[in-house]
Amino acid sequence: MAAPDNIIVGSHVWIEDPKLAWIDGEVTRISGKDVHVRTTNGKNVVTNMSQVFPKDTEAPPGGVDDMTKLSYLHEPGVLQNLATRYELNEIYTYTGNILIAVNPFQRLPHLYDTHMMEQYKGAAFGELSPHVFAVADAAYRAMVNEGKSNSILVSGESGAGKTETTKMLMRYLAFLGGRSGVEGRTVEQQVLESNPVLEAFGNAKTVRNNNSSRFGKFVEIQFDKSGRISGAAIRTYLLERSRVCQISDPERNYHCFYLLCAAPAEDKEKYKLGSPKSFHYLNQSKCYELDGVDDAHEYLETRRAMDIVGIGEEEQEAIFRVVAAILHLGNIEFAKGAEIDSSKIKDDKSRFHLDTTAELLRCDPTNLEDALIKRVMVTPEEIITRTLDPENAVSSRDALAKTLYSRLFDWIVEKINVSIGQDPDSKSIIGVLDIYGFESFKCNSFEQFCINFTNEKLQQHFNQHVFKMEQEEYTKEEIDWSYIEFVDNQDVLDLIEKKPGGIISLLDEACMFPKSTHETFAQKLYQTFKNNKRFIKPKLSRTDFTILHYAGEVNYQANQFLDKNKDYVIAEHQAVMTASKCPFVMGLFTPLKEESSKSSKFSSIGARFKLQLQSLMETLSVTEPHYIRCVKPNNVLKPAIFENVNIIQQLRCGGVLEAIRISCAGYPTRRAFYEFLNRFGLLAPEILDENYDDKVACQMILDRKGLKGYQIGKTKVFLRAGQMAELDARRAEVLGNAARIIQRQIRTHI
Ligand code: AD9
Ligand code: MG
Repeated sequence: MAAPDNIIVGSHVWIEDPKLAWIDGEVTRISGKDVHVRTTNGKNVVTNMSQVFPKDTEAPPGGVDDMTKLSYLHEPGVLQNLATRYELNEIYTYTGNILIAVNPFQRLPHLYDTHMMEQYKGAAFGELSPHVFAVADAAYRAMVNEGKSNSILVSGESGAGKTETTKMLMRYLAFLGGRSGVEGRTVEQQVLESNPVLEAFGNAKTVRNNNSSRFGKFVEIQFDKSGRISGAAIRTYLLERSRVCQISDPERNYHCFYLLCAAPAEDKEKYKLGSPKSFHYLNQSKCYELDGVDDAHEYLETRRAMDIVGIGEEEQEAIFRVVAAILHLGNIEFAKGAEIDSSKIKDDKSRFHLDTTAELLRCDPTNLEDALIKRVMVTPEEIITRTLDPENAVSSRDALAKTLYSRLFDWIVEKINVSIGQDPDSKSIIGVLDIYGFESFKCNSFEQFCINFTNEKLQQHFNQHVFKMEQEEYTKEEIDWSYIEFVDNQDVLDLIEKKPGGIISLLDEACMFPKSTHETFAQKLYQTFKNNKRFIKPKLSRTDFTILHYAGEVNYQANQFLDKNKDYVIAEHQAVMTASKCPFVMGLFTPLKEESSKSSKFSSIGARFKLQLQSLMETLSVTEPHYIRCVKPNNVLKPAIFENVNIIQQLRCGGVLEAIRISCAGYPTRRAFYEFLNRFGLLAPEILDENYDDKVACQMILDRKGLKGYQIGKTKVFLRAGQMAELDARRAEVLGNAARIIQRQIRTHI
C-alpha cells in the first residue's frame, strides 16, 4: 500500500497516529519528502511522504458494502469504512467474498428474523446487504448446484462474536434445509439445540467474554440429494480443563455448575447442593451471577435442550450427579497425616463431602479416599504403597475432577452425535468452524501454544485459498500477472509440528523421559532451533521461548508444558471409577476399544491435538471454503465503541488486509464470457448481432466502453477493482432509458 505521488498542498490525507491508528487532515506544505499536515484534531504534524495516504473526500456517506469498491484501498480507508458503517449499525462488510462482522454488543433482532431469512433465500451473493445469511446461502447454493461440500470458517479473537455468528449460520441452514411442517424432534432442531447444551458445559465467563467457549468446535451438517438436512456430526477440540478447579476473579467456572446450584429445590436436595459460594471450585472468584442471565431459568432450558437432542431423563440425572460430585470433591480438604509425607481427610466437613462425592458417583468412600491420598507402585519384587502429602493429595483430587469433567463433556458430545445420527449416504456437507482465534497474553502456556498452532494451520489454509487459488486461476487463464509474494507460514508450521524434530515431537520425547524438567526441555529447544528464523531464545530467560507467528511474536513460558501435555488418568482413580455401581460413571472411564488396543501406552495432548487438526484440515481441503472474520470493536464489551488500534490489529491477524492487498493488486472481478455478455451485451447490442466469438465480443464491448487495464483470459474476463461498478452504472443507464421508452410507448398506446 505505497502512498501515491499525487499528494499536493490542500490534499485531504490520512496519517498515522499513535492513539487513533489513523487521523485525517489537510496538507499545508510540502518540502522535499516532508509533508506538513494539519490534522482534524488540531495538530500540525510533519511526516514522510511515504507515510501519507490520500483520503477519499467523495466516499459515500454511509460507506461501501464491499471494501473492493473503495476508490482508495488502504488501511485507513478500510478502517474508516468499517467505522462509518458500524455507527449506522451496519455491522457486516464484504472484502470480496470474505465477510467482516463487527460485534454490535447489542441485540439487533430485525437483522436475524424470519423475514430477513426469506429475503436472503436464493438471492445472488452481493445483491443484498452483506450478511451471515448471504454467506450461508452461497454455501448452500454451491452445495446444491455443484454437489460439492462447503465450509464456513469463522474466526476472531475471544468475544468477537464467532459463536453467535455460528449459531446464526446454523439457524439459516436449518431454515433452508429443514422439513417444513414436520412436528417433533427433527434433525435440524436437534442440531440447533446442541448449541445450548454444549454452551452450558463448555462455556464460561472470562474477562474477555461473559459467554466464552472454552473449546473449539466443527459442526458438519450433512445433506441428502434434495438438499435436506439428513444428519450432523460435531467435533470438539481442546476443552480447557484447568478451569474446573482453578478460576480467578472476575471469571467463572463452567456455566453448568451455577445452573445446577439454581435448580429447583428437589434437585438441589438430591445432590446436597447449596449456594455456589459454599464450593471451593466456585468461590475462588467473587463472581457468581451474570448480568441478564437467570441461572434457574437456564437450568430448565438446558434440560429442555437435552431432551430435544436425545439425552434421556436418566442420563440427565447421571450427568448432573457427576457435576454435583465434582463440586463436593473440590470441597474435600486434607491435613497432614501421622506419618511423614502422608495426609488424611481434614475434618468432619471434608468427610461429609467425601461421602457425598462417593454417594453421587456410586463408589466406595474408603476406596475413593485411598485413591485420593495413596499411590500403589508395583515393582518386580513387591508392591509398595506410597502416601501423598496434603499438597499432592490436593493435586490428586483436582486431577480427578478435571478428568471427570472432560470425560463428561466428551460423553455429551458423543451422545449428541449418536442421537442426531450420521447420514452414511450424504455426499455433501456444510461444515461450520468456530474455533479460538490467535492469542498473545502476558503469560502464554501450552494452551496458547496449541491455539496459535491451530491458527497457523488455518492461516495457511486461508493463504492457500485466497492467494494460491488466485494465482492458479491467472495461470490457468494464461493471463499476464506479475506474481505478488505472500508470506508463507510453512516454516512456523515445520517448527511446531515437524516429525521428528518439531516442538511437539521434542515435547513428547521430554514427557517420556522420566528425568526431564521444563529446564531440560527448554534447553533442548534452544539447542535445536538456534538458527531457526521463527524461534528466539529471550536473553534473560532460561525457560521461556518466543515464536514468530504470522500474526506476531508470542513469548511462551515452558514451565507447565510437560505436565499439561501428559494425558493419562491416575491408575487408582481409574480403578475406583470403573468399580462404580453407576453404569454411567463406569462408562466414562471405560476406554474405547481402539484406545485400549493401541500398543503404546503413552499418549500426549499435543500429539493427539495435532492429529485432530490434521483430520480437520483434510476435511476442509475437500470443501469450498467461505470465510467470516469477526472483529471485537472494544474490550469493554459495550455497543457503539470503536477502538481503531485494536481493530487494525485484528484485521492484520486475520489476514484481511493482506487479502485486500493481493486481491486489489490483481483482478478482483472475473466473469465467464457468456456471463459477461448476458449482463453487458445490452451496452452494445450491435456487437451481439454480429455473431462474433464470445471472447472477441467481450473484448469489443470493453474497448468500446473505453475500459483500460482489464485482461481477457481463456474463458473469463478479468476486471480491475472498480471496473465492474463502472460497467454496472452504464448498464443501469441503458436500462433506465429503455424503461422510460417503454413507459412512453405504453402511455401513447393508451
Ligand atoms: V470466545 O472465543 O468463545 O470467548 P466468541 O465466540 O467469538 O468468543 P461470542 O459469539 O460468544 O464471542 O460473542 C460475545 C458476545 O458478543 C455475545 O455473548 C453477545 O453478547 C455479543 N454478540 C456477538 N455477536 C453478536 C450479534 N451478531 N448480535 C448481537 C452479539 N450481539
Ligand atoms: Mg465462542
